[in-house]
Amino acid sequence: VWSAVPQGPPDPILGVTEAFKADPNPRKINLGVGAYRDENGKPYILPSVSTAEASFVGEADKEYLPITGLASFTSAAAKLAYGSDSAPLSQGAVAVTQSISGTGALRIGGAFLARFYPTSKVIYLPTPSWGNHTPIFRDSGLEVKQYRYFDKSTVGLDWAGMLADIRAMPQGSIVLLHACAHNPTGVDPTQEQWKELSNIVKEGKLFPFFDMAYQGFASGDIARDAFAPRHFVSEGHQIALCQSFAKNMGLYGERVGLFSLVTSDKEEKARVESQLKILIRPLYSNPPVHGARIAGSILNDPALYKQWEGEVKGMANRIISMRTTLYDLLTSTHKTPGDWAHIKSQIGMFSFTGLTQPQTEALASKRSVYMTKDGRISMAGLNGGNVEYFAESVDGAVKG
Ligand code: PLP
Ligand code: TYF
Repeated sequence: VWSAVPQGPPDPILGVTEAFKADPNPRKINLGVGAYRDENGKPYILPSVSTAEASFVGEADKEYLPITGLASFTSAAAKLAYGSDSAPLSQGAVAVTQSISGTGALRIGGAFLARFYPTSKVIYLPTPSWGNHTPIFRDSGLEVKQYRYFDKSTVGLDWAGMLADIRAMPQGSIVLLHACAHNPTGVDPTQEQWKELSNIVKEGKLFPFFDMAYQGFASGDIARDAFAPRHFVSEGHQIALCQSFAKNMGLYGERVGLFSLVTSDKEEKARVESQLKILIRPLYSNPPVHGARIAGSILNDPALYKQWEGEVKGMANRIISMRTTLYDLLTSTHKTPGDWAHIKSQIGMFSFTGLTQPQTEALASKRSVYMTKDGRISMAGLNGGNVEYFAESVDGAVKG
């Protein structure tokens, strides 16, 4: 029956982990997937997560959640993103639903816009963007196009190109914005640039669709990292917002996320939520409960919340210290040709090193150092025990 089914390519990011696992070299390093590792290179279970989980394990039932999820979690998660002083939140004008992490939020959002957004079926993504964005939106029924974002020559933001492309979008188009800690480049607009973007998006009557997968990971400060969506909302934009708790709570496999839409008022919100339910029911009926309970417990308990904020800061700071260490090793110790300032200036979990595809291939085959072939490294995979080996390997690859 399936003789005509062609072999498909593996996921370009998750495929790196497969190659890493198959490598017997004890010094091997996996900088492919964006998953936080502690200073010993081990997955990190946040102590706030363990405490939250212990408070209900064995006691909470396993009943179905409502279609839109656990209300105590969804309302707290929306507050985390929009801010407790958000006008549309206090007016009851934000439609929310729990989602299968950030990916599920993007998919619900894409499908909702494909079904109901009146003006356009085209979504513009930055070049480059997270590799899964294109298939998610295409499979949601939207047409995917690009806007300029990254400037290879400066290893920074192509601000002029970005502005020109957004200004040229047909009125009413959908524009995807990474709220903070852009994946894969680690390059974000400044707050001043976000303000200008808000104006331009308004002038073009564009629909701003935010993907916030790394709240807290950019600056270590939860509120500061939400600046862009909060600013857009305060300027009157009715945004869509996707949240993931994979990174900032380390709940990767629990699949905890939120999708929300700012609407005009309570009545509109009720209509929108009714359609979100109709969309979700035939997809997966209702979301998983365990991770939402963990996240909800943390967000709703002031002491646990404070503890969690400190743990997020700890993860962000360890990544920042690895940026400094790597920069110093490349520039002072090895005098590796090139300007490596971007290692320090880039934000969040990733660094776009500027290494070429042949260099990344040589690093994998000769040194067992694995990264995506666009030269992106997950900074969280570096630690005191492997950063010297990594710097020496990069130096070797660059000097050829
Ligand atoms: N959006 C971006 C930009 C990402 O990097 C990721 C991956 O972590 C996601 C969304 C969604 O991830 P998840 O579905 O694990 O929450
Ligand atoms: O970019 C990353 O590494 C993370 C993790 O299909 C990820 O966003 C990567 C690929 C994928 C799902 C998650």
